[in-house]
Amino acid sequence: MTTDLIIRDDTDGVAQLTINRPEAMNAMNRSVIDRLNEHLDVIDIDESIDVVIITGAGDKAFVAGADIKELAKRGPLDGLEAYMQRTYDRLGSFSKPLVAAVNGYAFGGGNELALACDIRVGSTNAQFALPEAGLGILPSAGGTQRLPNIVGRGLAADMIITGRRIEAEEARASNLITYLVEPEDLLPTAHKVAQRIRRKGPLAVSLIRQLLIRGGRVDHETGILLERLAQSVLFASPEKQEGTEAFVEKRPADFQSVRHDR
Ligand code: CO8
Repeated sequence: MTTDLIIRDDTDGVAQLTINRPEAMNAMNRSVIDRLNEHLDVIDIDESIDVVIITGAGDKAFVAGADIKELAKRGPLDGLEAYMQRTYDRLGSFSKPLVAAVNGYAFGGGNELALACDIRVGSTNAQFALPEAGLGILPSAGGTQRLPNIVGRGLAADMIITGRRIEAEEARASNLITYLVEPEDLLPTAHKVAQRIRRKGPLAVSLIRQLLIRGGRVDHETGILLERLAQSVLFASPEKQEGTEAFVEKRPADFQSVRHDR
C-alpha cells in the first residue's frame, strides 16, 4: 500500500488525484496541501493532461476537513496565512477544469475543496457539512463565499451556522452535487464527465471557466463585456474553425489536431 499522501493516476488525458490519508478520514494537514500544490505545479504544465479529478481514498471519506489536531495548535497569524484558502483559490484559476468525485464525508475543508472544483459528482454515501462553528472557527477555505453561490444563501446559512449535515439526496436537490450515483459508479461517472469536457474546444473551456468564476464577481456590464471579448478571442482561434467546419462536414470535431496551434 502506498504511503504517498496524494496518489496520481493518469488515464486518457485525465489526472486523478486521490487524497490518501484514510486512517484520518483523508483530513488535510499541511503536508497534504503541500503535496496537492506540488501535483498542481506539475499538472499545470503537463500537456498530456486536460482535466483533473479529485477524490478521497477508501469508501468512507472524500475529505473530513482540515486536520483538527493541527488546527488546534494554530494561531491568528496562521489564520491570515490561509494556506488552505490560497490553495483552493488557486483551483479556481487553475489552467485545467476540475471534477470532484465525492465518495463519503465532505466536511469542512473537504466540502470547500469540492466547492472549489468546477463540477461535483457524488455517491449515494456522500455527506456534506461545514462543522467549523462547532469548533469555534468558520469555514475559511472559501466556504462562506462559494457555498451561497452554489446552493443559495438560505441553505448556506443553515449549513454554516447550524453545522447540519446534508445527505447525498439533499445535496443533489440543492445543486451541491450535479450527479448522484451509486458508489461503484462514482469514478466511472467522473471520468465520463472528464471525457465529455475533453471533447470540447480546450480554449473555449478555459475561457468559459474564467467567465463563470470571475464573471459573477463583477457588475453585469463588465461581465458581458468580458463575455464579448472572450468570444472574440475564440472567433480568431483554430478551434472555432475546426468546430464549425466539423459541424458543416457532419463529422466529430478533432480539437486535438489544432491544439498545438494555440
Ligand atoms: N482532522 C483530524 N483527524 C480527523 C479528522 C479531522 N478533520 N476527521 C477524522 N479524523 C480522524 C479521527 O480523529 C480518528 O482518528 P483516531 O483513530 O486516531 O482517533 C479517525 O480520523 C477516524 O475518525 P472517527 O473515529 O471520528 O470516524 P467516525 O466514522 O466515527 O466519524 C467523521 C467520521 C464524522 C468524519 C468524524 O471523524 C468527524 O466529525 N470528523 C471531523 C469533521 C470536521 O469537523 N471537519 C471540519 C474540520 S475544520 C476545517 O475543515 C476548517 C477548514 C477551514 C480552515 C482552514 C484554516 C487553515
